[in-house]
Amino acid sequence: MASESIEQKMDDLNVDKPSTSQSAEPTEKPAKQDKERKDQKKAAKGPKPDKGQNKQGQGKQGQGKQGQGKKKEDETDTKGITVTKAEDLSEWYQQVILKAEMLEFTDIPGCYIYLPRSYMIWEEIRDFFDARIKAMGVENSYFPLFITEANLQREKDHIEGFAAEVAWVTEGGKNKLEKKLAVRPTSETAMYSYYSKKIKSHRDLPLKLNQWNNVVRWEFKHAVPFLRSREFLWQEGHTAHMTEQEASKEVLEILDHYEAIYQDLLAVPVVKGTKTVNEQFPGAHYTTTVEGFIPSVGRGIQGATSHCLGQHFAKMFDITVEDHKQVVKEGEKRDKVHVWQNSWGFTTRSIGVMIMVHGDDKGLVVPPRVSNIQAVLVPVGLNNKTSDEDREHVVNEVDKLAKTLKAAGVRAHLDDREGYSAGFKFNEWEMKGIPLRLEVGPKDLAKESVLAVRRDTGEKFSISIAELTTEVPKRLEQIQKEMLQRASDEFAAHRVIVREWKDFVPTLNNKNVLLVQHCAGGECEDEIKKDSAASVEGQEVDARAPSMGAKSLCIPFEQPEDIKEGTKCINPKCGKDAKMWVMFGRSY
Ligand code: 86X
Repeated sequence: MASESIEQKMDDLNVDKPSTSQSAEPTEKPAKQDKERKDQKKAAKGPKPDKGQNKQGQGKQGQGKQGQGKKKEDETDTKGITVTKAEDLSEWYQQVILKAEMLEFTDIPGCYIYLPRSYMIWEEIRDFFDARIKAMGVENSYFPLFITEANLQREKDHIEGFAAEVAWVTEGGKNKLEKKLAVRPTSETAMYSYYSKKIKSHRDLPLKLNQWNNVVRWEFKHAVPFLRSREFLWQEGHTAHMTEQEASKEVLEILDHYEAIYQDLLAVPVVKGTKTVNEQFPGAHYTTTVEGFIPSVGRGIQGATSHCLGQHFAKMFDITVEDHKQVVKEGEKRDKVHVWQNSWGFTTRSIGVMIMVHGDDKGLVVPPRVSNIQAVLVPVGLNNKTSDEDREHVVNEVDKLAKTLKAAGVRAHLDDREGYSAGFKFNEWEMKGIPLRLEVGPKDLAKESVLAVRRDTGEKFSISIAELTTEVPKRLEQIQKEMLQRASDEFAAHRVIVREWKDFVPTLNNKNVLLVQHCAGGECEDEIKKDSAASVEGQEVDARAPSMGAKSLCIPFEQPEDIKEGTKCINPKCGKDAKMWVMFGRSY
């Protein structure tokens, strides 16, 4: 079971070439995979401008369609995203992340550089979540990157399915290690060995530790920047409690924070729910999840998970306390009880989901709350005929506006670079997804206003300079809200209630996830996955559409309606009574 679930996980992450990658064996030679990655990288890098030819050594992009011909930018420099999101999502994605300077490839397949533009988003997420968990009494800590084989094996029931993904260190300097060391794929075993030592009495509970760290899972399926990499950043929280109730309460509180990161920071809608037994972490008592959706491909994507581990690990790692509530006679010992544990994790994958959900044909669209620059000010209306004096005046005035905005708490940036046309700058900031552009020229200054342009909608409106410090924050909040609203509407429109099997695959093929009444059986789930993998007769599956089957994404907390007595499971081969609404879909 464990191995199957990792199989599924591995299968599901292919953004690029769903049909080919689906058939790729996990045993496939790394060399071939490496070559594939290199080819991908080359393909993605093709249109990247030649940095060497650029003043200031920055990759400058932009269509140059509005370029008024300050000729620092040359042909190679003025290429924007060369494919649309609709025509080739994979190519589009790679171009966007490279050209918007979010990420760079390295000489290690599946390992990427998170450049400042993406790392800043991670910092926003970290600060937001860190404050919330600290308020819950969680403390940060750091455990070693390496785990001994013996320790890792203590979890062997659960490790089995993951074993193929563990990276090992076998040498130190010139010497072979006596015992190889695993690079942590997750820290359960490292942390729970300590918990076993540390927790002696109910007074040591609850113990709530979190780590902000990196983990390595050496996958052989082709990697996708942010969404599935061999090394990634995350937080992993591990807590121990006296009672099940206390543990369960925390599981949901954490899930709410995860939902808030997605919805309130990244403007990405998610559905909260419980994983079915098939899809949960094998070591968990139950697993809760936030599930996202990538509209362009109609696939679900797991956003983060919060597990109640029950007493499973406590038994394996001998984490016990005395039952202090037990009444005993003098001299008699109280029973030992196992603690209740949770673990929860949120990863840099979320940044990829944000890019996929909000990006458009011009590039990235970053929600204001996580954008390092929220408003970019661009001096306009200056040309060869403009006197130095006038130019200086405009730039000085715009500089003042930028400072005023910063003082008001807006992350404003003045683009006063010389030698680049305004149009060129517009394109660059659009590519980078800056939420609001403020164009300021001599005419605007005369009218005591600026022209604002929204990145998400393209809407243009003027803002009077007197109202700048109130209007800009208001508009940023509006953008934030509307980005979430649009994405939520789209997700809702693609979360379709299906009551009969005959509609299952056709609805799936229309880029939807489905809400169906299901028996909650694991074998039935497997059957649905198999039977929804092929195309339906008469319904041509788009060449790019994945032929993979649908798996259960979650049992949404919010159930569409009560299940009427006698309702059968959606799977006609099953014949059992339906127990709950389950969200099914193709997924990453
Ligand atoms: C499961 C479970 C859990 C803490 C989380 O989901 C949140 C944060 N951990 C992680 N998991 C593994 O246990 C695992 C183990 C090995 Cl050895 C591996 F190579 C990969 C794994 N992937 C996931």
